[in-house]
Amino acid sequence: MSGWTPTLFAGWLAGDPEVARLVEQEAARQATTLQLIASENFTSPAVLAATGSVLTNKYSEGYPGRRYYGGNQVIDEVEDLARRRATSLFGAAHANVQPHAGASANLAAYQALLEPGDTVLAMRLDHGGHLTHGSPASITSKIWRFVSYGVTPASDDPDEPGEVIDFDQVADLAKREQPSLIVAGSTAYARTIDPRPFREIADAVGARFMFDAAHPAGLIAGGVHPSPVGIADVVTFTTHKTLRGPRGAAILCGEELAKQIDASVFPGLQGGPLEHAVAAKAVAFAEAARPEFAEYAAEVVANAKALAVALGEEGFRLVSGGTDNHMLLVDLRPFDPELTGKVAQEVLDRAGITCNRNTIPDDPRSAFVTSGLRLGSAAETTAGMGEEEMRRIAGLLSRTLRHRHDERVVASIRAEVAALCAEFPPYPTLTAPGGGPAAAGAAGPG
Ligand code: DSN
Repeated sequence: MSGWTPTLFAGWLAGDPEVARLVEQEAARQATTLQLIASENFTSPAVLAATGSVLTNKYSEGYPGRRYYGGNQVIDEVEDLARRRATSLFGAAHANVQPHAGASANLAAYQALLEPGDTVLAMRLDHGGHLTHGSPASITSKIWRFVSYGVTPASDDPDEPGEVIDFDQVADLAKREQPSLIVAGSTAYARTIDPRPFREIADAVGARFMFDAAHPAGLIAGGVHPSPVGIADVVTFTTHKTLRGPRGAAILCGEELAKQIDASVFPGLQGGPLEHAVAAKAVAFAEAARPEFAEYAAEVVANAKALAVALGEEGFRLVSGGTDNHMLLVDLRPFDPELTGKVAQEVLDRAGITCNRNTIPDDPRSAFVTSGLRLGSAAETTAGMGEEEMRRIAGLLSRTLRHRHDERVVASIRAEVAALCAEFPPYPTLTAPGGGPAAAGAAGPG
C-alpha cells in the first residue's frame, strides 16, 4: 500500500523511517481490512492528536492540587476537565481517570474494596468473564478467592435460547460463599447486563457490587444500555472500546469511596499518570456526550443485530441466539463441526476479515483452539458501515470459511474486502490514497 500516508504523523516521523513505515503499514491494514474485533474502534482525529501531544512529557504523580512535582498547573486543568466530563457523561459523583488499562482499573477497585483473601463472585472466563475476574493465570486469583457464576445451558427453544447469566446460580453462590464483592461484566457476552438483580443479590448477602463496563461503556454513554452508575458501588470501564476514546480506563464511584479508589490507583498501583491519555479521554468524553454519539451507539447495536441475523442465515449458531449489544459470539460447530476458531481466525485474517477466536460456553476445545469466533460492530460502524454492509460481511465471512482450503478464493475475497473498505475509510480527513494532503477541518471518522 505504498503512497497511503497517515498525514497527521508522516512529517514528524520522517526522521525515523523504520517506525514511519510501520505506522504507515498499520494505518493501511486498518483501512483496507475489516475491523471486527469487539474491543476495538477507530478514535477521532482529535483523540489521536491529544494522545500524540506534549502532555506525554510531564510527570504528575498525585491528583489535581496535590502533585508531587512542580509545573503541573496546566496538567491539573487537563485532569480536572477529564474528571468533570466523565462524571457529567455518566452521572457519577466521582471519577478517577488515571488507570492505564482495564486490568489496572479492576485491580485498583479490588484493592480499594477488599482485603487479601476475601471472596469475590464473578463471571467464569469460559462463559464470558475477563482474566481479571479471577482467572488462575491472573494475579487477581492469587490475592483474592474467586468463585465463578456462568450462563444457563443452551436450549433449542427459539423463544428462550438460554446462555444468559444464570441469576439463580449467582444468588445461590452468593448465599453459600458470602462474597465480599460481586462483579458483573464480561468480555464475551452478547446480551444486556442488567445491574439491578446483581445489586439485589449483593444487598441480600451484604456484599459490595462492582460493574466492569469495559465493553458497553459507549452504549451506556449513548443511552442504549442500562447504566450501572448509582446502582453498583464502583464502575470500571475502558475508554477505547465502544466509547471510542484512547487506550486506557477510568473508575466511577460515589463520594464515599472516592478517597479509597484514588489512593488505590495512586500510590497503590500506578506511578505517574499518562496525562496525554487523560487529555484524550477528556476529548472522548466530550464526543460521547454529543447527540451524534447516541445515534452512533444505536447504529452499533442495529448493525450487530443485522450481522447476527445474516450469519444465522449462513448456517452459524449465535450463542444466546443473537445480540443486544455490539458483540456476537459465533458457535462454528453447526456450520462445520471440523472448523475450529483458530483455523477460522487465521483464514479470515488472510481474507482481510479481522476478528478473534473465542471460547463458547462449555467449549469442548481449549482456549487456544476454541469452537467460536467473537465479532463486533463498533469499529466499522464508526467508519460509516450500515446494515447492508453487515449483510455483505456475513456473506464474505461465510464464503471464506467454506472455501478455506482454496487460497485463490481467499485472495479474491481479500480483494472484495479491500473494495468494501475503500468505500468506508476510517480516517477520510487524515489519509489520502496516493499521499495527497489531509483535508482541512477534520471532523472525525464516521
Ligand atoms: N482484551 C479485551 C477484549 O478483547 O475484550 C479485554 O481485556
